[in-house]
Amino acid sequence: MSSSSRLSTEECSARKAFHEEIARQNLVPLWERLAALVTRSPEPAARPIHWRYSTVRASLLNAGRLLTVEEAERRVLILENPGLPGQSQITDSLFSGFQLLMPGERAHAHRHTASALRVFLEGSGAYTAVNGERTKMERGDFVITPGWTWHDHGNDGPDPVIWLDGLDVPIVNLFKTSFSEGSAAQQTEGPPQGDCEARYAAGLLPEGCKAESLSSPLLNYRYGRARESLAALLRNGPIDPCHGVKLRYANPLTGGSAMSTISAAIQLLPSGFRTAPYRSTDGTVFVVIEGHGHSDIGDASFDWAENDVFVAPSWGLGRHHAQNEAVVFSFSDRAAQEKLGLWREQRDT
Ligand code: 1HN
Repeated sequence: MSSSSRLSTEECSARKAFHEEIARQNLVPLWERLAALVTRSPEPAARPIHWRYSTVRASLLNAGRLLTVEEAERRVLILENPGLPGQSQITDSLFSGFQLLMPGERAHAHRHTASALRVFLEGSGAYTAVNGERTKMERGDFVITPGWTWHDHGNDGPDPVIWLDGLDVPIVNLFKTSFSEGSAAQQTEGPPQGDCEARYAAGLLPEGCKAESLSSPLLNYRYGRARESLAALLRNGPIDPCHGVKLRYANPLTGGSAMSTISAAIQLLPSGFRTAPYRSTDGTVFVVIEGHGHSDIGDASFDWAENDVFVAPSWGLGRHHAQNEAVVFSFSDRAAQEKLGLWREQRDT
């Protein structure tokens, strides 16, 4: 800047001519772009933001009155971060939305290269089928649909069912690797309901089994089991100052994340607990399963309650205060970042 202010008129016009000449060759000077390209620390476009379940739920039920699931294909309200308008993204790398199925409705089978997770929130009698295997979804269950697996959903219960979807669509689209295909119906053939839980959910593995894909063979991580572990670890300690009691969802064959791009975790914050400041490079979506409390994320503050969703963008400093005993599910692109050697965290800043 200071050098250009000392330029003579001739030098200025020579530089201007140079810019015009290289622009015609699709060339741009790095020295004008470097600071924006290589920031000193993450500069996410996503902003800290909070959705209250009670208001989203009312809109979702309105969508249920206004259009059928056949019309919608998936009746989902996208949680669009206001820092990323028009981009169908909740963070700089992830999609999320609330999905509704009315009693008796079916969402037809399809598959895509994007991986998906569901956190089941409300209703009974709902199932997801993944490559033909059905799993019944109950409140707080974490259900995975790994990339390129066929999946369909249904509600056989008497009430509307609602869950939260999380997908790595923005990552798949960054790499231009999106493929998808649909079929008209439900999947009818596959292992019996609950088969993968019998094989992989009990700390046992079928003799001779090997990890054959990048995703967990366990499709449903039950809330009941996770909740029991959280309660025992609260009694046994120690409690992490930044996270309370926090457990991550693991592929039982590898110990790695349940899916290759998305990590998920569940944490318990004891009643009255205030977490120490923490930040990490993975923009994170939090879903409140139990309790209510308050979070400060960057310069934003949220009062949250059951089923609310809030976002901590990459490197946003977060602190949480549980007003009663709270259980919070979270997911992020940490699994992808770790594989690429990019993930960082900072505790107690
Ligand atoms: C999808 O396939 C589902 O299968 C939900 O339930 C949300 C958002 C973007 C792209 C595909 C589903 C989705 C999605």
